[in-house]
Amino acid sequence: MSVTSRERFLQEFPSLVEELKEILVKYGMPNEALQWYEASLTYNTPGGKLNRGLSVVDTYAILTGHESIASLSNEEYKKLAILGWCIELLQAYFLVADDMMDQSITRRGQPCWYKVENVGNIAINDAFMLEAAIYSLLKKHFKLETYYVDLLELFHEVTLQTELGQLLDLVTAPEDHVDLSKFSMVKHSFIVRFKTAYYSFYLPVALAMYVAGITDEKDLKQAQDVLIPLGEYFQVQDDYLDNFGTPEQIGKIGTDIQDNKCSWLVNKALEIVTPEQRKILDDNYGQKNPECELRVKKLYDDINLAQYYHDYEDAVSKELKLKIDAIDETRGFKKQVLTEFFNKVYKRSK
Ligand code: DMA
Ligand code: MG
Ligand code: MG
Ligand code: MG
Repeated sequence: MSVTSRERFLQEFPSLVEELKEILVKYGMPNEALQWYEASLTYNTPGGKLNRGLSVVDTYAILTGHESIASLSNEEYKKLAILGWCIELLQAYFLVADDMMDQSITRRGQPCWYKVENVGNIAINDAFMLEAAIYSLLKKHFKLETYYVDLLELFHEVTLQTELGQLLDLVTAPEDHVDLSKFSMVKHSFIVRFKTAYYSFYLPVALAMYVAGITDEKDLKQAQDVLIPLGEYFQVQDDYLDNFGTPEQIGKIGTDIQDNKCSWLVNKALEIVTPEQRKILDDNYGQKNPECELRVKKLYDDINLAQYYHDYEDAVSKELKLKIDAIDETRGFKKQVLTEFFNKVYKRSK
C-alpha cells in the first residue's frame, strides 16, 4: 500500500472531527465537552494500520473497474473514505472497551485510552460516543442514497455479531476460575469469526459492494465465504503475535496468557502436550502473575509452538487461495478484491 493512499485517507479525518463537533455545538454543549470529544476521537481513531478503512476505498475502485483510487472523482473518493472512517470509528469503539475488559496497558504504541490520566471509566462513555459518531456521519452523508437503510442494517448487524464474539471471548475466560477443558479449536474458531472476522473483513467489502451496486445475495455470500475464514486466520495471527510478537512490532503488550484467553496458541498446545506439560499449563495459565506467565511462555517454546503456527499458516493460505480461484465473476464481483485482502494479511508481523 502506498504511503500516499494512507495519507490521502488521513487527510479526510480532521473535517469529519469538525462535523462531529458541530453536532455538539448545535446542542449547546460547553467547550469542555467539545474538547474532550475531540481528544477521544483523535486519540482513538486514526493511530492504527487503517487497513479496514482503506479497504473500503480500494475495494470500491476494483469493483468499479478503476485502475487505482487515483482515477476516482474527488466526490466518489470522499464518500468511500467516509465509510472507511466509519469502520475505523467502529474499531475505535470496540478497542476502547476491549482494552478495559482485557486490562491491557498499551495500544498502538501508546497507553490505552482508559489508562490516560483523568480518563479512567469515562472511557466507557467515550466508547459509546465513538459508536454514535458512525450514525451521525452516515445520516449526514448517505441519508438520500437508496442504500442508506442497507448501510444502517449492515453496521447494526455486524456490531451485534462482534459483541456476541466479545461476550463469548469473555465468558470463556473467567478471571477466577481456570478450566482449560472448556477450550477447543472449534470454540476458538467460533469466537474469532464473531469477534473479528465480520467487522474487520466482511464489513469493508460489503460496504463497498452496496455503494458499487453489486449486491446480489449470491455475491455477498461469495464475499463472505472467503472473508470470514480469512478473518479467522487474521485473528489466529493476532493470537500468535500476542505471545511471539514484540511490543515494538505490535504496539501492544500481550495479555492473553494472564487473561485466561481461549487463544489459538493454548488450544494448539493442549492438542500436543504430554501429561506433565499439561499440568504446567493447568497450574500457570490464566494466573495474574508474571512468573506463571513466563512458565507458559517457556512451555510454548519447548513444544515448538511457533512451528505449528507456521504450518497452520501455510495450510490455511493454500485453502484460501483455492477458494479465491473458485469465485464466479459473472455478476460483477471480482476475485481481485479478495486477493488484495489476502496479500495484506499473509505473513503479517504487526
Ligand atoms: C479483538 O480481540 C477483538 C475486538 C472486537 C477488539 P483481542 O482482545 O485479541 O484484540 P487485541 O489483541 O487487539 O486486544
Ligand atoms: Mg484485547
Ligand atoms: Mg479482547
Ligand atoms: Mg489479541
